[in-house]
Amino acid sequence: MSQEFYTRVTQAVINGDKELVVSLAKEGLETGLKPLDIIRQGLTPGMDVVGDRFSSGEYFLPHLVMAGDTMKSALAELEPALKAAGSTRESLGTVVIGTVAGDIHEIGKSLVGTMLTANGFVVHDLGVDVPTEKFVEAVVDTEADIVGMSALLTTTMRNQDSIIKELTEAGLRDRVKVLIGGAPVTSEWADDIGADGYAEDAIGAVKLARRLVGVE
Ligand code: HCB
Repeated sequence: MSQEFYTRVTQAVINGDKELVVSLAKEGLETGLKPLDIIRQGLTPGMDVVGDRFSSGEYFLPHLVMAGDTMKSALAELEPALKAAGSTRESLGTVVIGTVAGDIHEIGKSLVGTMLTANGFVVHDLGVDVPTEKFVEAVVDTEADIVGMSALLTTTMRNQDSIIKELTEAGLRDRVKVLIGGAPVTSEWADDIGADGYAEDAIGAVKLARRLVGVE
């Protein structure tokens, strides 16, 4: 399928056209495209354009909302194929994942959760705007091997640091690995706060999670 197809998907996200994006997602799958390629080459670039136009003042909050809803509809269409494409059925470990306190961005976190599930992890998704103590409680309750924290705002990134500090205070840091991500997050930030790793996208998160549980 040509670049023109991905450009149409990108444009549908920018326009907030849910109906079109869902029918394009279906069309892409029917013609044999990989769901991840549709996400990476079609949907995500659309979100980046909307984000950039929002930063420059060209777009406003309703545009962000519409783009988010549009991407969610497309992901719902792609999810069964994403899960079916998972590489293993054995359980590799337990992951607790959520978006940190003060932050309601859910799409990236949910996509990472879906991909981890598809690749053999048992995932407990705590949702968005998750208080620090809830991450800690969930690590205890689920005996998690990995805690994944998403933060999309420069103002909420620091809550990833708070969670690590709370895990350390609760004596849990040695038994749980910390995997962080989100648009403003970097590997330098991961080093600064003592996380075990940073993943730029859902594929990176799966690779890193496998490494953290000693599979690779
Ligand atoms: Co939002 N927003 N937003 N937003 N938003 C961003 C994030 C900005 C960068 C846009 C911009 O200005 N360029 C910006 C943040 C600037 C900053 O802090 N540096 C921003 C802002 C400012 C805001 C508000 C403050 C706007 C306002 O109210 N004035 C507000 C904050 C609300 C809050 O959280 N308290 C806000 C609100 C919204 C919504 C709700 C309207 C909507 C989210 C809808 C939803 O999630 N249901 C939204 C959206 C859609 C965006 C953009 C356009 C897209 C985010 C997205 O879903 N990307 C975003 C711009 C952008 O990121 N390009 C913009 C697609 C997913 C797949 O990518 O990066 O989330 P991802 O996840 C990746 C990756 O990071 C990694 O893997 C994922 C999958 O590949 N990853 C992990 C993520 N989490 C991980 C965890 C791990 O453990 C490992 C890897």
